[in-house]
Amino acid sequence: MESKILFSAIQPSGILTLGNYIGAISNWIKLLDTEYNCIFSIADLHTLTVKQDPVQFKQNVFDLAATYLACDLNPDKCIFFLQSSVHQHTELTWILNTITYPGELQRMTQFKDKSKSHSDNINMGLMDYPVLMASDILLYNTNLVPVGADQKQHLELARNLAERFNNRYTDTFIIPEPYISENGAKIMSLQNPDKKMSKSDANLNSFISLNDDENTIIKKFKKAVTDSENEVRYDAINKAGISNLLTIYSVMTGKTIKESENEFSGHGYGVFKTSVAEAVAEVLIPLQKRKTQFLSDKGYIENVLKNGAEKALDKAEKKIKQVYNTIGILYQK
Ligand code: ATP
Ligand code: LTN
Repeated sequence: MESKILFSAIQPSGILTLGNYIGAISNWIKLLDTEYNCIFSIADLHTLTVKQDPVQFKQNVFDLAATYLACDLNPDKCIFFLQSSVHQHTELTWILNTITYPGELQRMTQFKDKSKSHSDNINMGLMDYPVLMASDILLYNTNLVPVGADQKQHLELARNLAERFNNRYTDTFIIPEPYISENGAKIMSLQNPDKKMSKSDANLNSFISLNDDENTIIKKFKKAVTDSENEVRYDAINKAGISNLLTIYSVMTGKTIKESENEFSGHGYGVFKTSVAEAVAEVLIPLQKRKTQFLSDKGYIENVLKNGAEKALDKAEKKIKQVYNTIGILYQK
């Protein structure tokens, strides 16, 4: 029996936040030693949908690769590679574009949000972003895609395009399943718990960066917006701030929400916030040390990416060949 494939990616659009870590990477780590063959990509072509400074962009790619390595997504256990190194991603995007309707892209929440936040640069790539993402996924016969809740709509499109293609031609693509963890799929801003924690938020106190030192982490959690009660209890609607902190604490310590609530029953918010900060620092500080070590050897990172790309290319080439044959393109490579 063929083994199952897991695929996911993150954009190198800046230093990752705790939201990226909890919503995406912590699940990747959990799924690494399961029955899935894991493929993780650095979605650099997606990042270009927003203006990038070329020098900073390259640095962000190294940083993200070092983050993957520091999280022990090591190349012996999974394939990891740079999206732009495998040209079949953009080739398949073109093919899928021919079965995608503009309306379904214009409806995407992320397209609408980013069109507002980058109103000076509403480009075709921003709109086509989900089709490139569908190509990333479908190119590898992916069964499972672990992502945060904000990517659910994009995944739905990938499933629809796979079905549409299969119906128009013949069964070619596997319909991928999302893996969106119940706990931590949407970590909220520390300053506005009704908004997603995002690395592009102008308010630096609203997110924990994976590069924040211990003092900064403590300071940011101390400033986190909560409510006027003093009871550590999960209630995402009426106590969004505290519930967000409970989620973070629970994921970082491996305790359930109930266990975490019990641990802080009778304690004030001050004690609770300090404990959340310490739990986060306990994971992030060692991770930063490992990341710095990897970053000191860029040659090693380049080598890992090159080897990963070779493995990915091999799989991608087989798939694009199958797609071209199905469509009736005279494939001459
Ligand atoms: P940007 O702010 O540049 O748009 P982002 O911070 O939303 O980026 P992405 O690179 O788009 O991050 O997302 C990488 C992964 O992290 C995705 O699986 C996404 O769902 C997940 N993710 C992002 N933010 C959060 C969050 N606040 N909570 C949980 N998961 C998140
Ligand atoms: N769009 C995703 C990143 C991404 C992705 C993918 C995730 C690009 N290609 C394929 C899963 C599968 C985001 O998180 N912003």
